Amino acid sequence: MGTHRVERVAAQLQKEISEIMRRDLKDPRVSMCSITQVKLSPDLRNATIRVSVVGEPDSSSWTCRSRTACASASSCERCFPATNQRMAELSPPRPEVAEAAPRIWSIVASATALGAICHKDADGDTLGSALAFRFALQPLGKRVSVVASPPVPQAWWFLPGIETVNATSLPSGGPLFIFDSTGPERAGIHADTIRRAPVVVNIDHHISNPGFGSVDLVITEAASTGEIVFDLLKAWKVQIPPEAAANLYATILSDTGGFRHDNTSERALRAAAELVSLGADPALIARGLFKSRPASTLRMQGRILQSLHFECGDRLVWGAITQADLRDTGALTEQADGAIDQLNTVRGEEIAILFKQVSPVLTKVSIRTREQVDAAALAAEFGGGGHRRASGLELEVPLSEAEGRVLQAARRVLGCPEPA
Ligand SMILES: [Mn+2]
Repeated sequence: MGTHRVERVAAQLQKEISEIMRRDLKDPRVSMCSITQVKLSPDLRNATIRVSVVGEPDSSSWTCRSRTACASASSCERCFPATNQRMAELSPPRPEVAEAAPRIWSIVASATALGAICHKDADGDTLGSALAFRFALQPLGKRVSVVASPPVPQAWWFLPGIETVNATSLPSGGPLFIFDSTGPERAGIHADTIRRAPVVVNIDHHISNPGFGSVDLVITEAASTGEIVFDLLKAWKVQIPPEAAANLYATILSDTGGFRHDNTSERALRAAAELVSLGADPALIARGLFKSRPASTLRMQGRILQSLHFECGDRLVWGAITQADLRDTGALTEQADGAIDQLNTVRGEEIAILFKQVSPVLTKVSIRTREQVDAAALAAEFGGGGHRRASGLELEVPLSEAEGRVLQAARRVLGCPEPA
């Protein structure tokens, strides 16, 4: 059965059921209920229908009972009020987040329009955090504009709600939330807006975050910024729709490298499990994250792997991608982002470095480390930042000069000699 047919039938089903709800369910409370997703099995025999209900738990569960009755051909799964009941089963938020939550809520409560800003070279954590924030607050009547310095890498286009990124501009004078960003400059084209804004809420988990907001919620033990957002939503006791859960799950899956990095904590795994219970689909998100790479990405990674350098008994592994490589393979610079994780698979490696030639005078550098080496400290030598195990930096110099400088520092950290 073609996917187009499945999509067409799903769209038709959504239309029909919405119609029935409007026509046959006269209770005014039903107007608060909307169908957010219809997912059909390929053979069209089963449908999963997601419903978003805004209102008190009482009216919501009433609405859901009616919904189940009206959609005779389908099962009403994961009706939204269930999250209310499930809320009690969720583990409590971190005490630090619970403590900061009322102050941050007062900022949300006093505004109808808010800005949610992602860092430039947007990744799954910054986008997922901002989108989840939007999905959770929208039913409460808050307009949340999610913005990210373009381009938003295609790798993240599978996130629910991604089409709303940059669809609306930031509210002037409204409070700005910034996610997963070590400083205003990380916001790219929105950096000055943040510097001038009267109220900035800085939510992040980077060890190098100096605290630049009017309110700073920086929890370095969190596996992802999304994990902090999840805690915040729990502390606020707001309902977490499936779309928000999916985005938050994606932040944890991506920032732990698929539950492989050493930030994969008990808390992160529990949060991931709870997000699945709230409607995140792990297989679907894993497919978007790990099984949707364009062929050009593999061709480009082939180029990188072909010209890898192994130094110091494989303790230092590094490679580079040039503009010529990108042209030849048809890949974009952003597609090189995942390649560093390939370099970080060598036995005995302690530092992996990938150099990306962005232009003749701009080079981006990604660093991954193991053992004693602190990736954030290494990047900080060049004005960059990040985590103990993963960091990045930019140098406004040609590729060869960036290689020379950063490799020299890496060899020094490892106590390795300069190659002859
Ligand atoms: Mn992050």
